[in-house]
Amino acid sequence: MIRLFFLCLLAITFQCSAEPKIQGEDGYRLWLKYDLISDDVKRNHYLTVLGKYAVVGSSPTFEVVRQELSLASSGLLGEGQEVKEKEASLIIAAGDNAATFAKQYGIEWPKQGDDGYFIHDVGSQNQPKIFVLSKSEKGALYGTFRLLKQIQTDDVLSGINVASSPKVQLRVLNHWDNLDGHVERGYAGRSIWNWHKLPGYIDQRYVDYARANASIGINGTVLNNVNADPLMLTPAYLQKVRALADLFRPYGIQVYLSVKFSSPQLLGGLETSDPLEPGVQKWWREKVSEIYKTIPDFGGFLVKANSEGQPGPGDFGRTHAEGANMLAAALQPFDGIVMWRAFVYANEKNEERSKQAYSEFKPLDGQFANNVLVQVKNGPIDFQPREPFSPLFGATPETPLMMEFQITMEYLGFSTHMVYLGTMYEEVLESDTFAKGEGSTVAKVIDGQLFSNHITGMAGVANIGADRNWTGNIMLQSNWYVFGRMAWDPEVSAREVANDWTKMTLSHDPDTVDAVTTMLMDSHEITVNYMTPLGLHHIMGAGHHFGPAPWVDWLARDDWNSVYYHKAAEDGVGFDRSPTGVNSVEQYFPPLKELWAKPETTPEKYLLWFHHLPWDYRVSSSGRTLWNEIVHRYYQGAEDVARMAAKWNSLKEHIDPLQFEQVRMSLAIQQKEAIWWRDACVLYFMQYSQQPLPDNLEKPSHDLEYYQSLSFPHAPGQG
Ligand code: BDP
Repeated sequence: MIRLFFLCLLAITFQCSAEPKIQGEDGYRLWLKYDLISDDVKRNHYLTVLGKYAVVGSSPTFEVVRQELSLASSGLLGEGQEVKEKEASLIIAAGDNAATFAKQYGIEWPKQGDDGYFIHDVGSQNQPKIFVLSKSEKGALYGTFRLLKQIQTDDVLSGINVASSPKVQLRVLNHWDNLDGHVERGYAGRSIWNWHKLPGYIDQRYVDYARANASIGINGTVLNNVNADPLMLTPAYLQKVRALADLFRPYGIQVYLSVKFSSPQLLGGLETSDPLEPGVQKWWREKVSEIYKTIPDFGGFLVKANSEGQPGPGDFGRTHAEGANMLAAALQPFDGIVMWRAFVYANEKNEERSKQAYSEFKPLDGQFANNVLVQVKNGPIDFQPREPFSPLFGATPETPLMMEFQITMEYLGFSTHMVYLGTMYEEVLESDTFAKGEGSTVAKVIDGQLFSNHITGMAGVANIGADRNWTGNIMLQSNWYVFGRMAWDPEVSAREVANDWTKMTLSHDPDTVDAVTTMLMDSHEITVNYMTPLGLHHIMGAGHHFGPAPWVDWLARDDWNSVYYHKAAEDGVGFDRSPTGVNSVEQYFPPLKELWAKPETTPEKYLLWFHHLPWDYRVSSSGRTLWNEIVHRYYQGAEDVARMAAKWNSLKEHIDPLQFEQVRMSLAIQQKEAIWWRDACVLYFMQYSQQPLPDNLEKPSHDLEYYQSLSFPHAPGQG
């Protein structure tokens, strides 16, 4: 008996030790790793600066600066300490102190906004003396992170001369987190907010979340889902929100809440939530003043109204402006703001979905209160892998528009597809609206340059969850990172950001950095090719939005079905949004409305978005027929994923083993799923094109029925 017991024990022990366990970077530290710099020359160079620093002033924000410098210097250099100003080679100062230093050292400080910073070396080649100066403490914090980036990305410090100011005022994450911990469209585990344990228990994650955001300039967070639970506004939850607000304050981050428009009825027991009713206005005024008593620097509200079943002013015969202004009036005495979403479409309206937001909001231009921003999704439909920019950008000179990007991967393969969104954001921001002639880019609408807006903002639907690596896939951390960088500067280059992120997160080996940057830069176009090439859109699985399903035709509303969007038939494929069809091109400024009205002058990436074309239409860039071009793109996309996976595998020696393995596995899944998208879509469209696949192509391994039979009842993130 005893022998048997020992044999079992031995077997168990053996089994455990035989299990492969890869040690390494688990991704928790994001891009703030601060690993020891092994190169002596480099380390000594940085030591001449970061070895002796002085933070001039004491406040909660300066405490954060001190902590970060201590963490970074001990990590990167193995040493470093705060010293007296006179002995310091790095001095961080804000406000009057900063101005005094500037005067004393003859530093010519470029004109900039309060939260900008100026990093300047007044020392010599061998002994730099660097100042990080700002008007505000927040600016000094941003400047500190910027200086640390210089070290993390192997740039020299001596001679540094960097001035930067945020071009957009509100740089905000939108968490679609429910109070029960489920994250709508979240693919990185449960919500990071542990509402049950708040306000008493402060998870270290909240601190690291704040550090990460501050490091890229994010200064606001909407804690809860736009499909809002009114409970959020109850005193018990406000105490929980307060705990987070108190923690985030020193990091320069304000909290905001999503609110349900019918809260006066649901929480207050009122008979109506009509925004013009004095009783309703009073209810909101009192609620808002209760919030500000609890959280004096509360940011304001985000509202999804009269959209996908959410209540709104329309329920009472009132406009979006009347609804938004009522909330704005309650927030105004406290400097709070309203972010009112333009994501509206209704089945009852006799108008095509892509046109509805413009039709509803354009006539309201000029009617919104001063502290309202209208928050517009980047495309006219809904965060598709690719969309043209929303025609609202540029169309409302009197109304500040806030960009809403999706960072989470709802329509892009969840967390196993590696898709860097920097290029997608860049494509949208660089788009010319022509609102005030050539050069009226979306970026200039958003940062207020075009119409001199008094208030500007950019929002990103967060991809953050309680997974150890935060985003479900280390590579997707790059999307949180690039969102912050582009919110700070909508004109920054996606490539530059990808490069920085790669160095800070994955490797310092120059060839590896180049290879990964190239993968990131190519990844979105590749994904568009194997999912929705040439302007196809909204052909994913119903409900969960996972995988291909161009056959969906059974949902209650026309414009929820895939067949509504691709309109594949024997005569061709694509949605005619030109003047011969629903004419959504009319919502764009000239020359776009004329250019996009004709297939020959429509960019190929939007071809089937704006046009229904015969299968034998000649695609000008390649000379292929439309059918052959669609097939070509699906195959090219899938092949390119295989190429990316092979490239990644070749980098094994230069990447941390755990990071390497996790990404390798995800890419292998992506490769399989790209083939799945390709085969399912090609077989589906083939029924209508009635043309074969070119001979040289690998045939799908199943028939269409097989793909149509697949179901994913427990796909994550469902709404
Ligand atoms: C859709 C999502 C849904 C969101 C909605 C929104 O599928 O979960 O609630 O957007 O933005 O794309 O309100």
